Amino acid sequence: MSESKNVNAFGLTKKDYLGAKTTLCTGCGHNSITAVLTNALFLSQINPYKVAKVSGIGCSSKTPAYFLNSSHSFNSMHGRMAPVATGAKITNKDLYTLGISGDGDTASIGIGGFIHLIRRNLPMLYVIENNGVYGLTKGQFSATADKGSKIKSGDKSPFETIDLCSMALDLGCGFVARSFSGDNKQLTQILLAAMKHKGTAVIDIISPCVTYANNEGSTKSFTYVKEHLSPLHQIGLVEPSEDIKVDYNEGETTQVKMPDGSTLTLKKIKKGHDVFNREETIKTLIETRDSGQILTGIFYINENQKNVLDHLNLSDTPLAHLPTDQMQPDPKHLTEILKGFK
Ligand SMILES: Cc1ncc(C[n+]2csc(CCOP(=O)(O)OP(=O)(O)O)c2C)c(N)n1
Ligand code: SF4
Ligand SMILES: [Mg+2]
Repeated sequence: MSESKNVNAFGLTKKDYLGAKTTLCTGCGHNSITAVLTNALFLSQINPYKVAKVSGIGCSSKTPAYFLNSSHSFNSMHGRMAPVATGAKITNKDLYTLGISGDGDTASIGIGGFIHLIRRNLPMLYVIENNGVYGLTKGQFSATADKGSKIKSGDKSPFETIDLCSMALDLGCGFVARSFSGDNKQLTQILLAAMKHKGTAVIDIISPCVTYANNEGSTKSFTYVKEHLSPLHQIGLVEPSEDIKVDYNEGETTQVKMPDGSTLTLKKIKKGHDVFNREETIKTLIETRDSGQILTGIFYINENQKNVLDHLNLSDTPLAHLPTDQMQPDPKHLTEILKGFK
């Protein structure tokens, strides 16, 4: 942050990161996420004019309208956030790509896109606002509903849950985390760290739907989540120019060097969790899930992976800014290329 805490490197204030007034239900977890995300984008010194917000369809997918008024934004189709984000990033790699999706949007109709986006390691922040229901269409169970969880109508979910963090880990995602919309402090730190990751960063945020799934028996209600939270560590992020002020010398800590030179410090609360060990992390996630606890924190980090842009060997100038004559072969080369197909 520059001279004044209220103004960032672009001379912008927090107000410049706001969006339209929310139209979601009062008390919806998604509104809390919007507030934390807005603050984290400001603190991260991300230029709002260089952000591409992409979403699908759902209450969660409406939220990009409620922050970063000046950014590029595409509210796409249900389950299509991932392919649209892929196209946007490849076309203009200079834009910071921020995807907002729901559990319905990602874990059902959009599951194929989710899988392939992670497999390609598209540099972006993928936020899932997870309430276990299709909020926008009046609260049917989604595929992330826990088996046995109840919705307001009294129905119990009979099926196994899809754990998007376990799935992301299995696919080799290099930044996987979970938080809770009501944990402002932890969510801020996770978002700040995720915004520095150079590949796909997936954050599954449990976000209660107060209208359709905040009842007794729902495992995504505010009360249940608060009572069953099991944080892995305390998180601190130190910018490259700052002295390390975070008091993390005592006890077991892990330090992670982020690509921009900042240091992420994770002070362990749960003994033995190794943020670099994918297999053990998957095992821990399954064990915690089976015990009915909700593990939160940064589960896994790998900063040594190539991302899709490295593989594509793109020009320094983003494709969107190249003139037409540089985007297509000249007639002589085109003839040679075509000869090769004969
Ligand atoms: C192709 C298509 N199928 C179904 C729908 C209906 N639909 C709209 S939103 C939605 C689910 C939204 O759930 P989720 O992504 O979890 O978002 P939430 O509202 O819970 O935040 C569905 C099924 C649609 N709009 N388009
Ligand atoms: S229906 Fe549920 S998810 Fe949608 S805005 Fe209301 S509380 Fe939020
Ligand atoms: Mg949902």
